[in-house]
Amino acid sequence: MSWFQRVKSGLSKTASVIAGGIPIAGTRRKIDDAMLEELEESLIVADLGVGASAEIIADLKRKKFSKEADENEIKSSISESISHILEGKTGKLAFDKKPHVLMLCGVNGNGKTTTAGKIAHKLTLSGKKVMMAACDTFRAAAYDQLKVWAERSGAELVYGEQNSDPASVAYKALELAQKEGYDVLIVDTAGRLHNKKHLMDELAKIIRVMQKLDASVPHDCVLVLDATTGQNAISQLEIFSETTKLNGLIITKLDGTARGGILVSIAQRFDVPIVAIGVGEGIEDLDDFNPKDFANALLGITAC
Ligand SMILES: Nc1nc2c(ncn2[C@@H]2O[C@H](COP(=O)(O)OP(=O)(O)OP(=O)(O)O)[C@@H](O)[C@H]2O)c(=O)[nH]1
Ligand SMILES: [Mg+2]
Repeated sequence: MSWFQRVKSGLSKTASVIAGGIPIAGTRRKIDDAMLEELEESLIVADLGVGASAEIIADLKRKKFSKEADENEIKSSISESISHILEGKTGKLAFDKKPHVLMLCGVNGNGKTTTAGKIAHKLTLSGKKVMMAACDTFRAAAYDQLKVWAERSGAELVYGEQNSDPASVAYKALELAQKEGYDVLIVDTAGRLHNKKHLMDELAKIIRVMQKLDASVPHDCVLVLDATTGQNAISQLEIFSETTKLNGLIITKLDGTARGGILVSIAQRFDVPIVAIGVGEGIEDLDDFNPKDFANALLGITAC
């Protein structure tokens, strides 16, 4: 299955929620206020958020279809509006420093460790020498989980004793990565600590300590968000961006959710670029974020 097909099949539940707001069965229909209202509700239910939904509806109104439109015309129009919102909110991780330090943060269960493994796999496949640092020293199973991903992806793993200082693990890893000529260091952090302040302080300390070795790190600090949490992802993004300089977002679990529109809501409200999306638990289920493909997948349109 191609990447687009995987994204499309992952988003099929969200697509059917949106399609439910386009009540046309085969024939053409006038785009009237009742229909626009129904569509706007469906967009909100699919978690596109009030702002993005209003923009999409305004675009449809402006387009003034020649009296009546069919389902495909409406879907293409919505897809264009969504692409428009998403464009300019996409980015790509460059991995152009050596060692290039990528730090993954986010609340527990969002998919940081899985994403670290998927990224490591892509990088080792492309011939890069990759190290991962297990900076979640708080949760006993965290190390075992990252170890499995390190083995699968062929990456080196640096870890510490349980409850040891995560910043010291990051320091040790970066020192070794520099000494042994690694191309990339992926820092996997904890998602749950005693409270929000502890978590933010810990991230800041990891960064501060690594900067003693290289003032330019982390080259990328990426927040991992879980699409199934819907609007909750927005408040997580607000909280993390208050204390951490984020330069990318990865949205996971876009497979099987009816709330895939959250990505559009995020793009409409924030300027942090989306650098990848996750559509499954497998090692290949992460790739670049393509606005046009994503918009088409959300509408269940097969890309040409
Ligand atoms: N369906 C689906 N599941 C995913 C995806 N990404 C991660 N998961 C699953 O989500 C669960 C949590 O993922 P983890 O990678 O452990 O999340 P984490 O952010 O590291 O969690 P903590 O270490 O507890 O903070 C696991 O069961 C993963 O397999 C995805 O894109 N799609
Ligand atoms: Mg984890």
